[in-house]
Parts: sequence; C-alpha cells; structure tokens
Amino acid sequence: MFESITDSLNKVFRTVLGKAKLSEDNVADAMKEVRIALLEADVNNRVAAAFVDRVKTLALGMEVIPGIDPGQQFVKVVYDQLVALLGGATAGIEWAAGKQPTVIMLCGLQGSGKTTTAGKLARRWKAEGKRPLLVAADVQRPAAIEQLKVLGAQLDIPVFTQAGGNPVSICRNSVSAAQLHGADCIILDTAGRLHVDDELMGELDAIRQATSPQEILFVCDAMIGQSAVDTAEEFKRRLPLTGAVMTKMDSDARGGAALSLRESTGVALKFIATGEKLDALEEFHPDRMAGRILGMGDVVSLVERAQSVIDEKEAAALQEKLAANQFTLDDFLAQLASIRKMGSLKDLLGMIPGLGSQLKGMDIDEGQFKNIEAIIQSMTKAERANPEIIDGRRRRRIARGAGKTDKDVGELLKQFGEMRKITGRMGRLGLFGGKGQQKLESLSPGALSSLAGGRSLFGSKKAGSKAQQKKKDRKKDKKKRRK
Ligand SMILES: Nc1nc2c(ncn2[C@@H]2O[C@H](COP(=O)(O)OP(=O)(O)OP(=O)(O)O)[C@@H](O)[C@H]2O)c(=O)[nH]1
Ligand SMILES: [Mg+2]
Repeated sequence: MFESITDSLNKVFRTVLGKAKLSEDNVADAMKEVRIALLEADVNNRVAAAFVDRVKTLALGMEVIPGIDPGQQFVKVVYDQLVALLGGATAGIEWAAGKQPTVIMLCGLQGSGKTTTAGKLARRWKAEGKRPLLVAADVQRPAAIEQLKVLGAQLDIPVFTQAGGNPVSICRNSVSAAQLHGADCIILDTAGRLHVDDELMGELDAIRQATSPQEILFVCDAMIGQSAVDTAEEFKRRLPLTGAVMTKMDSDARGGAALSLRESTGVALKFIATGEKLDALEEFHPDRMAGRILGMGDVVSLVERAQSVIDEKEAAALQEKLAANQFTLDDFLAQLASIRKMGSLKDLLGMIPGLGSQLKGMDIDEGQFKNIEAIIQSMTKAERANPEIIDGRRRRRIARGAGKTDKDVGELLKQFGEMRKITGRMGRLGLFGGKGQQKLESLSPGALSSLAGGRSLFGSKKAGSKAQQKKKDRKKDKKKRRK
C-alpha cells in the first residue's frame, strides 16, 4: 500500500546520500520531491506542507558530524519526523484497573469494518489471555446480530444479544452481564450510518454515558482516503475518541489517510486491519511503520508474524531434521504452508530491510507456491521422503498429475537438492542448535555467502502483462466489495 511512496522517497534519498555536503538547494529540492511523494500518496495537503517545513528546518540546522554522511543524517531526520507524524510512541489500549471489565466501544460509518474488527480484536485479546464478550448493539440492520453471532461461534467467544430493546439498554445490560459470562473485556459493536447524523451521534453518546468505556475506537476504511480523516474529525467533535482502527489497508488505497489521521485529528491510530480474515489485524507501531514506509523494512513485525503461525514444537523437530540432513519434501511442503499463512510473499519480503525498494516493479509470482505444492502433492510418500528414487518415468507421472512439465519437476528437484546441500553444510556447522552450536549472527558474511549458491526457488519476473492482470483483478475485487 505504501509502495509508491517508498519508491519515491528512496529516489529522493539517492540524490542526497553520499554527498559530502548538503546545500540549502539540495535540501529544498529533496523536500520538494518528498512533498510530491506525500501528496501522491493522498496525504492531506496541510499535513504534507507542515511535515516538509519541519524536516527542512531540522535538516538545514543539522550539525555536521565528522565521519557521518550528511545524506544519512537527512534520512534520519525524515525518519524521526515520520515517526512523530504517525504518533511517536505506540498507543496501547487503556485497560480498566481492578476487577472492573474494560469496555471498548467501536464506532464508525456503515461498512467501515466495525463488526469484523470487533471479531478480530476479540480473537487477539483472547489469545493474550483475556476473556472478551462481544456485544451486538447494532439493531439497525437485521442481519448484523447474526453476523456477530457467527463470528463469536467461529472464535468460541460469547456474544451478548437481547431481543428487543434499544442499543443503549443492550450495552448497559451487557456490562452487568459481563460477570455472568466471566468476561473481563466487553467489545461493543455499534450500528453505522451512511453519513454522520444527529441521531447516530446521539445514540453513540448515550451508549458512552451508559457504559463509560475505557476506549472509544473510531473504525475507518482506508479506501475512502481523505474523507476518512474528515469523518474522524466529525466523530471527534461529538465523542471523546481514544483511538482509531484503519481497516482495508490491504486494498489499493494509497495510505494517505493513515499518514494524516494523527496530525489532522489528534486521534492515535491503534490498529490496522489488512484483510477480511480474522487474523488480519496488526497493532500500529509508528516507528515500525515509518521504517516500512522508508523501505528500511520491519523485521520486528516479520518475526512476530512468523511466531504467530509457527508452532514451537514443530520448529524444534524441523531443526533436528535439518541438523541431521533429513529434511524431506514433505517438510518442505509444511514449511511452504506456514509461509503462506503469514501473508503475501511480497508483503513479507517488503519487511526485510533493503528489499522493499528493490521489489518495486517486480512481480513476485505467488503462483509458484501453488506449482511447487502441486508437484510435491502428486508424489508418493516414498518419493517425498527419498527424492533420489525419482527416475524419468516417475518424473513424467508426477508432472502429469500436477499438470506441469517434466522440466518443472526436474527443476524443483534440482533446487531442492541444492537447498539440502546448503542445509547439510549448515547442519555440519551446528547452525541448527545442538552441541557446540554457532549462531547464525555470529557467522561472518563470507561464511554465509559460501553457504549460499543455489538458485532461488521462487522465480520473480519483471512487471509486465502479469502486473497489469493483477491490477485488473484488484479492480474486479474492489467492485465485488462495493456490491
Ligand atoms: N479487504 C478487507 N476487507 C475488510 C476489512 N475489514 C472489513 N472488511 C470487509 O468490509 C465489509 C464490511 O465489514 P463489516 O465489519 O460488516 O463493517 P461494519 O462497519 O460492521 O458495517 P455495518 O455494520 O453495516 O455498519 C465486509 O465485507 C468485511 O469483510 C479489511 O481489513 N480488509
Ligand atoms: Mg456491523
């Protein structure tokens, strides 16, 4: 979503990096480009101008530090200011003190993603050891209560509903019922409207008075761009918002709303949602996001994502196998499935420092995953454990079964063989644990590169007709969503 801004900013940085001295003109030129990049990403005009002014002043006032590249110093100023723009420190959730349950009220326009977000938050907090209760306070839309019930059943989380009654009494009663449900955090899923109106605001304010929520989170849709910021402003005039959740960050929205929200409205972004699935919710960290936007990667989030999908026991078993060089195609298949659970490959690679900007224009072929899976799945158990037994006849059979060519199968086997060679060498170096192990970080880059040498398992292609097709697909998706 921030691809184009990352790309533009990296171009600007290249013009200043390596310069022995930055003149006023250099800085002015660079900041002109930064401003264009921000505006192109749909950042609010006023916010962009103020940001550029701040960076310019700081960059021109930079003290020359001997031995430090002024260009790098400039990038650091941009990074620091971007972190500040996004809110500085991570804004956590304010949990109620003592035995009181915490009340979290969600509000926002129709279709912004409140109900989905309620489910995602409940899932997240349950995983953190809390006992959430979802409250169906949307009596506006007949299907709304059912939608929340379905989510609750899926997550095995109780849902408070009440036949008849108005939203205010439902919410009030849910707080008294929390104890009965053994719940310590109550998530109120309120009704949305197409536009901000007095009736909606009156209702939301009455719910607030009846339940004294610790958090009133404004849920907004990144796809509506700057009007998300305007709507936040309107909500804030009537309700003491404590934070915001930006949804649909997986869409081709340019991200400007997320960048402008804090500075324009003073409301801190607390979560971002990146998909329809219930695990597609991330806590918003200004520093990590700034790193991602500047193409510096976000290793911390990458590791967290990996931890959320990788089972520790499985990982330990895998390490043993790697160390003993008994890694089979079946293990490989399981690893692919874990990686796919973590999100799109491009998204993941973008979190690796230095890779983000290089990915621009590259069409990471996610279909390759499927090809590899299809080929491995059409092998017998014996073949997967012992690829050496695959001869010409077997290869043909596998290819036919997977709908691929003999060459595809041959290539996969060759690459798997090379990978095994590398893991074998790493195993001998004790990199996968065990006695006398040497940690990966402690290896010199030379040693690491001597380990590498195989070709990439995943082809990547220059953007072309495929990228255009993807764009078309995305448009189609968007249309579907609107319906
Ligand atoms: N792609 C994507 N879709 C999302 C995301 N969050 C929600 N949606 C989708 O957006 C649509 C509306 O979501 P809801 O959660 O029903 O929105 P709501 O605010 O509760 O809507 P109302 O109750 O009608 O006001 C659904 O189709 C969701 O699947 C997200 O982060 N990414
Ligand atoms: Mg809803």
